Amino acid sequence: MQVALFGNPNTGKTSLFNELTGSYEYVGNWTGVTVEKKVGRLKKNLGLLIDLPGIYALNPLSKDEAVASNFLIEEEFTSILNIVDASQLARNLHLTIQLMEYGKPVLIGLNMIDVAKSRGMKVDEKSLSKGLGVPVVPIIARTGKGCGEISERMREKPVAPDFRIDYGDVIEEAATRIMGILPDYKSLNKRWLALQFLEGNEVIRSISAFRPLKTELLAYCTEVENRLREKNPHASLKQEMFKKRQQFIDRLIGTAVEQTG
Ligand code: GDP
Ligand code: K
Ligand code: MG
Repeated sequence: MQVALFGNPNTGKTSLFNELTGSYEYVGNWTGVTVEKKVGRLKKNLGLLIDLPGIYALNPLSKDEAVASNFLIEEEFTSILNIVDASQLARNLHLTIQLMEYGKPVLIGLNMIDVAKSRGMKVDEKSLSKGLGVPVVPIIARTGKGCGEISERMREKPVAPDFRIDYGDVIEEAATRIMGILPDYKSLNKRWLALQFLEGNEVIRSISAFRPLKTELLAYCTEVENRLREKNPHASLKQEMFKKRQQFIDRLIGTAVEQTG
């Protein structure tokens, strides 16, 4: 089993990595510590854990995001462990959604539950799990609390999420069309490829197998964007997709998080 560890910067990835592998990688309260991916051996001979740089999205605006996107299209692995900061759910779940669209099994480590609690937030992991369709395990990576359960859940047969956000008529039609045009590539999920292409992920747009189609597809993306602008002159594909994710996240947080005090 090879598990890829994804999460936003400074969410406790390295802390969790150390807990699950018994390593002593440097933990620091700043971003950008993990620049290249690191590999460790999971306890109890479960397999390998690959720690990737912290990112907010897959669309590569930075070197770290390009590392993550390249990993997703080039490397072999079994499942994704996504660490999510419970006190910053609204921001963190954008990456989660893109990882779930990828189509491989996802397990969520809901970290920083102590921080969320101290800010008066009650996060119901069962609602989160139900809304996303993947297991969610509350943890405190700094102390190791809940990390044993992460190991337990990793022993279960991983199940790929059946997850889909409705991006609205214009984008859905475009995604379907691009899925029909793109050739198979390393058995990657076509909808994920199409959505990333639409959103402007340069790593995906530059896949060499897509090169003969790139000009046509880019022209098509412009056409789709123009269609979005008929309703809103300032719309862009990237913004529109962000907005749809945000709406989904807001609804989910509405059911899963209770703010007290
Ligand atoms: P990374 O940047 O995602 O690799 O995160 P790190 O593991 O380096 O952790 C960032 C900071 O958050 C460090 O100061 C950790 O000690 C702290 N941290 C990690 N997990 C938790 C947690 O569950 N609760 C609290 N309060 N702090 C944590
Ligand atoms: K850090
Ligand atoms: Mg780190």
